[in-house]
Amino acid sequence: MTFAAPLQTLASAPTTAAPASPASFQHDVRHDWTSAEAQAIYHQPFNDLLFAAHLVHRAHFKPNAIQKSRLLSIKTGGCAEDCGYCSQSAHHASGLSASKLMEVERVIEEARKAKAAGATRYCMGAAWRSPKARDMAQITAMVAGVKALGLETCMTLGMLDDTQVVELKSAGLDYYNHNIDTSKAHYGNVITTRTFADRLETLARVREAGINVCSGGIVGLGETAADRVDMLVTLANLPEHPGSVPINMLIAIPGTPLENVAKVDPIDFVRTIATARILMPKSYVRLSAGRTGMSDETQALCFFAGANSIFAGDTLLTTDNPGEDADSALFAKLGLETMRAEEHCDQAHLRRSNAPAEDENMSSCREDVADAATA
Ligand code: SAM
Ligand code: DTB
Ligand code: SF4
Repeated sequence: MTFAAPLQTLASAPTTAAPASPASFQHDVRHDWTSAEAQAIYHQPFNDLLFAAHLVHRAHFKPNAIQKSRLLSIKTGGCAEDCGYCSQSAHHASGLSASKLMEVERVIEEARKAKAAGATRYCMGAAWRSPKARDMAQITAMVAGVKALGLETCMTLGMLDDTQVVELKSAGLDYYNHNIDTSKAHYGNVITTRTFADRLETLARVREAGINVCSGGIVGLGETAADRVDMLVTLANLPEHPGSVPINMLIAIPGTPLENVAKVDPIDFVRTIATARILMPKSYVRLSAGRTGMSDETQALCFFAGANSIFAGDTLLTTDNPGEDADSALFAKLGLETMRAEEHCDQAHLRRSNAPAEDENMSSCREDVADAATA
């Protein structure tokens, strides 16, 4: 077999192109994708798209290792924002009751259980437009406490200001999740209380503070395929690709404006995952909300297309997730393994373009993991 074609030839004109060498994918992180190029990638014949995405995936990641994150809602419901998909918005009658910010000790106890169940990253979510200054001491104590267990920390708290990103970074926050959700064009049809530009501003603050960005979106908000692709192009053309890209399938919540929106064909969902993998080759692509409604076959196709991270456990924030038993059975059937924390550190390191074989960040990441393992 000859391996000759560059990735872009393969990704956009695969029916005629020869397969590309994995070696030629090593430094193909681009930030100048055009909408037309990405649309061509998304719409090519399904087999060609899967083949191209899988080659990119194999060039950068262990193909059968999946990173597991756990989620905890540290402050549920009563949110001032009007996101049309969300059970937690005070604008919608979802029937969810609001609760206060959780105590730090309870959060750490939950994180300890998550670690015992195999999670390597703990993601704490709050139903806020943005955190208040008075909440920050409690929030940073949660970050420090969870990190001390040897877990990577992630938070999703809404919009952040310049002071808050520095406070979170100093507390040891590894990732901040802030989704752009959909395309710039479709955004105003789903959310009116903040803008697409507001989201990008928070992402810039997080990135500039040196916190890894986790940003993705939702499929099934009544968007077109073009919107889906434009959302991915926006993410891929950020100054740095997000370290994690969660792709959620809408969980239609009764009482929200999107409760009766048309369901998305699973094949189109898989196309979205594959396109994300090709556009952002070194990012973790997370098969996020909506797995309870997916067949094993759909999830298997997502993993083949380049998804290499999931949320594990029985619940997401306010909705159900498949749970450990179902995921263990799926992993056994597919021969998948849970990625270990130190592998995860190494791969995060390799994501950085032109990173030398070993550097200070990677060593300290490994030391954090080793310290926690012996604690
Ligand atoms: N309030 C913060 C914010 O909006 O950034 C953090 C929590 S919010 C629930 C995190 C993300 O979960 C949203 O940006 C959205 O992408 C996703 N999400 C929320 N409800 C969802 C649903 N019903 N189905 C799929 N994804 C959902
Ligand atoms: C993300 O993209 N998906 C997660 C996480 N980031 C915070 C949240 C999914 C929420 C699904 C609906 C719910 O459980 O309320
Ligand atoms: Fe609030 Fe976040 Fe839900 Fe929007 S997605 S309503 S900001 S909790």
